[in-house]
Amino acid sequence: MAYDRQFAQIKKDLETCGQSHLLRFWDDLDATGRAALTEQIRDLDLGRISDWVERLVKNAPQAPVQRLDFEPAPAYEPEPRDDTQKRKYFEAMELGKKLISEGRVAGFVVAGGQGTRLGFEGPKGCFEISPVRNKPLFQVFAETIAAVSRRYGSVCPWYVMTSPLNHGPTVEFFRSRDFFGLGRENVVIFQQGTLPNFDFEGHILLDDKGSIARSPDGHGGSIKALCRSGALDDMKRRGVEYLSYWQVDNPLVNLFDPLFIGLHVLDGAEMSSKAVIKNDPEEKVGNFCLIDGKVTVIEYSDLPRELARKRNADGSLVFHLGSIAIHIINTAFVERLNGESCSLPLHRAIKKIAHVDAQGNHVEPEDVNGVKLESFIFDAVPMAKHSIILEIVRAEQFAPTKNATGTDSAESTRAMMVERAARWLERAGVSVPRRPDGTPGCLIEIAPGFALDPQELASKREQIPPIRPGDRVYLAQPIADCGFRIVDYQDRRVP
Ligand code: UD2
Repeated sequence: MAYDRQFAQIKKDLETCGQSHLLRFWDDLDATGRAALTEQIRDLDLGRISDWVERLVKNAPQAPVQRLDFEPAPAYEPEPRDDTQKRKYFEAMELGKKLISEGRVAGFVVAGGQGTRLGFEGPKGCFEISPVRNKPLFQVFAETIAAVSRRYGSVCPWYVMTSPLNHGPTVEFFRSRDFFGLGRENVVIFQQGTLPNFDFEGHILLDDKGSIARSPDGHGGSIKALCRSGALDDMKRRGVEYLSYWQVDNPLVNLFDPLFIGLHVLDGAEMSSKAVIKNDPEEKVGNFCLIDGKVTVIEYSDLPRELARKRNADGSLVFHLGSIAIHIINTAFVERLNGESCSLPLHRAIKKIAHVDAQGNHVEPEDVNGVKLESFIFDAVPMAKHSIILEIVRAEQFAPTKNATGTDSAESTRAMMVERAARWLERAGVSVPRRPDGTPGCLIEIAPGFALDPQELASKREQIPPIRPGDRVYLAQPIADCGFRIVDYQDRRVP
């Protein structure tokens, strides 16, 4: 009886928002199927559906960026400009080191995406990227975290956000490698939420008779997921106050950058970002702008072309700072956004969406047939009371693997990893063979456990063998010296 009342209520709620077709196959479902569908419908934010349909599904927003009266955002440069700034960078560096050593900073990677463009089956973090040992992205990060923890004598916990698309395989990957020796308790893997998929008329699609077609709610979903999953409570228990946020596709990322953390804290910021100078006006990165005095990121696809191409008198781009999705986020800010029920805006993406039609037939569309909605983490930046930007040198910290070939591909990422290693070695006085075009004539990989930066590499100068053309060089700390159980997990998989 109670169940009938519940069903009647759900039916009524669905009718109110024009989605009663979701119960079209109710009579075909058994008790388990009905319960599962009921649960999924309850999970939908029914109160908001009609608004989304009108604003984002049936009608594409005319111009995502409504106003044009914004300016480029200011940033700290990679090197201090004068003596005053030199002192500030030094103070920031010391503060950052102290915060890391006190365990107040945690790593946070968003890894819930599908990696469709790369054409890799499975979680993108499992993609083998390192140039000599073919270490997967997750392993590169794990070894970096181990090396940072060793350097600062603290435990740096690592939070990994997955989605229903890849949660199981991600957990299995970490488990089968014994969490890379970081300790199961120090790697927290949790799932982001989902949002329903719509057809162009605004009907939520079913991907089976008793199952709603849904997609991950975007990396912006991390704000809610951190709270809902209990990750935020875990951070509180550990005394973590700052999240070092990065994307799963960038193996060059400087995971725990004391300068960035220190500048963020000294300036009293709630969420801060790293930036690179854009390669070209329409490079596929967000643009840092100042709107009503607030740092705001406008995605490349939303920045009007004339603004993207606008140049200063010296020829440089006016909007020259690109967002590379590396942030410091205060846990208190995440808590505040959740407490105030702040929702990040939703963005629409037109996609091919597999579904069942009104007759119950499975359809794999050949052309786009609907809309997926997602939120972006960088939309939280203007919600911060204060936010800083640190410009970094691209070649040192940003080499994303997004595409199967060409720009931002595995090939370009590996080339940048080798080039950075060669530069660090040359700076340490090691001669690196180079081809006539200047690229390294050998493959080099520096394990994070061997050196996290050029200074550490230089301190190990005498351990580095001569490098000859065509060599494959892998510099790693002998496992016994490491203080951690594992440096290179490649050959030591847990059964
Ligand atoms: C992102 C930024 C772009 C620039 C670039 C740098 C957006 C919209 N654009 O572009 O401005 O900073 O990165 O590389 O973000 N992810 C999830 N859950 C999701 C969707 C994505 O965890 O629901 C993760 C995904 O696993 C990856 C990251 O977010 O680690 C970025 O996703 P992407 O590859 O789709 O972003 P992209 O290349 O469009």
